[in-house]
Amino acid sequence: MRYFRLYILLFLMIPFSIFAEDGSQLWLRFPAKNGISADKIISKGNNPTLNIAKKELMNHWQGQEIELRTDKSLKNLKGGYTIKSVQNKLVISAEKEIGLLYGVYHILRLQQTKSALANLNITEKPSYDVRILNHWDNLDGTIERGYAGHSLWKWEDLPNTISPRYEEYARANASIGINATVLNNVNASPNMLRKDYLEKVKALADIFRPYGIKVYLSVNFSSPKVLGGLENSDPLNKEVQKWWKDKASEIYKLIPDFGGFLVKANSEGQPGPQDYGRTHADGANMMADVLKPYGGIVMWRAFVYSPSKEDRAKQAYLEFVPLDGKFRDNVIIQIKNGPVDFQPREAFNPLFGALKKTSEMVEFQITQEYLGFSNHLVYLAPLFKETLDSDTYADGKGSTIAKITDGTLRPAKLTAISAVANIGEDKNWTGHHFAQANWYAFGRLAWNHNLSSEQIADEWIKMTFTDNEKFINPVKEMMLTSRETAVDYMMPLGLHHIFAGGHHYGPEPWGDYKGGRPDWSPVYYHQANAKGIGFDRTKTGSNAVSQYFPPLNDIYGNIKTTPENLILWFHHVPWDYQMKNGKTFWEELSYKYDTGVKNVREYQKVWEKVQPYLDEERFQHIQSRLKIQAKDAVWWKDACLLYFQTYSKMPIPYDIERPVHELEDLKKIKLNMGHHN
Ligand code: BDP
Repeated sequence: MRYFRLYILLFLMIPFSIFAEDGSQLWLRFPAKNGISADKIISKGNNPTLNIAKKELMNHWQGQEIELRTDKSLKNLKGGYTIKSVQNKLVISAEKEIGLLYGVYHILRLQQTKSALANLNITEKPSYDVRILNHWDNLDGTIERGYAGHSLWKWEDLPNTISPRYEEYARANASIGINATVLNNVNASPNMLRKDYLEKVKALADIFRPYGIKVYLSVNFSSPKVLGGLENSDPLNKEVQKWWKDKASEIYKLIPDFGGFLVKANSEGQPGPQDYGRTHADGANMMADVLKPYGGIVMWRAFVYSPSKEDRAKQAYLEFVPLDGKFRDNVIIQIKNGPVDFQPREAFNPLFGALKKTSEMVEFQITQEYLGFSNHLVYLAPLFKETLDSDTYADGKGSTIAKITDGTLRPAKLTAISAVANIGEDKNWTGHHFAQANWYAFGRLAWNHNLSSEQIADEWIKMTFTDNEKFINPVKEMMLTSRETAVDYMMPLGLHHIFAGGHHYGPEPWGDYKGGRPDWSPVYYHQANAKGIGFDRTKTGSNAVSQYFPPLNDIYGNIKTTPENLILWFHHVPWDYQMKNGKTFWEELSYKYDTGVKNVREYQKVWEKVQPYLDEERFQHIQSRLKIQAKDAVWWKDACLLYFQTYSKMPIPYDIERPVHELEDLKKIKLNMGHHN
């Protein structure tokens, strides 16, 4: 009887398991179990990575015979590969097995997107050596700024119990070329380096290794004192140096290919070398020295600022430029794309290019801390591209951030690119199904920063949903415009950091944390008053423009030549200032908010029209989130326009929908999502 029930139950579950679309498969939807037989794969050797490559082919490759060939002469491809059609077979060649695995994912992608498979002659070389995700996961299972559930890493169960998701995670990353991961929060617990935790880390590293993924850790600068019981953590203290040296040796015994450390020091209350009167270089070099014998690196973050009279946007540059040339060659400075903090739009960080003798890498944020969490559909490739394509003029015209960081302009010893992950234990990994596209896009751009946002969206849609044009075209258009739409309904025209304090979800332009930190107050950033609005960063203001190379310092320093999408980033703009299209600044601001709202309303229509082309489960999930996004967009528009109107005293243009909220009601909204800043 019991068995009978079980069978009924299993029977009932079959249709669900076939049709249930929880998004857990990500973009990896290759035809199941229909691949070529083992005798159609020619390869030599027996290596775990090669075995994965073969397994993927046997499970999913429906094309011709394949040869997988390692070839030492391909070292210059830096982990890349070639794919060539040779008579009746496809030959994938790479220096090492990991390149072969990447090549296999490449042809599976071509198959999945129904791209041409004849006469292939492909050579792929990654833009960056280290393509790394930063997880802000805490040891208690929570994730700082995570919106897809708890941490994937089950620290309590490790190393004995291994979740199947560890390997799925590694496979997903390998499929897009990500080859490194920082497991824990930059606000790091010293316990991460405890022996028992290192054994857990080793278990993860062992699972990730065949997929070509190296493990790195965020470390707390005070670890020697807190964990080792030393008197202090002064980087010039011999005992402290010895403590790190012993720690490194302990780590590498467990994990011989350990990647290195990520460090947030002297920032937002974290300890650092300055606590002992030392510099960032002293701190970074001490760690670099102990990692050097093992080939490890230090990613030292430039995200530093403290409450001071100095414009927050200037502080990282002021601290780091004087240290240029003082860092060891296995130190790389990890720089957020903008000089403030992962805002919907920022001017690029002027540190890029300014460090001439030091390796630099970009840090992006995939998790949508400042972009509506996992409720808003915001495709981030255009934001990533905007940064990478920004011309710093550091070595003359054409000195884009991509070229500064990938080593083409200045042969850099280390090249890397990083992003804060949006991955959690939600079934669909990222909370919003479309947020998977941002993980995907980061990986693809880290591999090849020349890909366009459109190409990546096109691939991702075909792999994740369908190749039906009726779905692809409108959905792609929605994705491609979604970042600008979010900027429009949140912070158009260079506005920044007017989020509600703490959780950063909704608007709080009135936020003025008197007695708290002014540089965490929205009013610090928008500076609205009876005259106008915006942060004066020109010579008459904080002079942050002077941190940019010519001609950008002049371009940004002049209101007439500043791109209008950054006008409030650099200027305090009179309400009646005439914009290029003839409208007053106030009118333009109003229309921007309105456009943002209208676009989201349009996305709702787009989505309902494509319903016939996808499964019900994902359709509804996304539909419900678009409703939240539409409501939030109206909330943003009303809050910002009603509040700024108290200064502009000008009418909201009459062809714009009237606010549906009262400002005083909006001020009372307190979301219970607490956080420090
Ligand atoms: C801020 C986040 C904070 C992070 C910090 C960082 O609000 O949670 O710790 O960035 O990057 O944007 O260190």
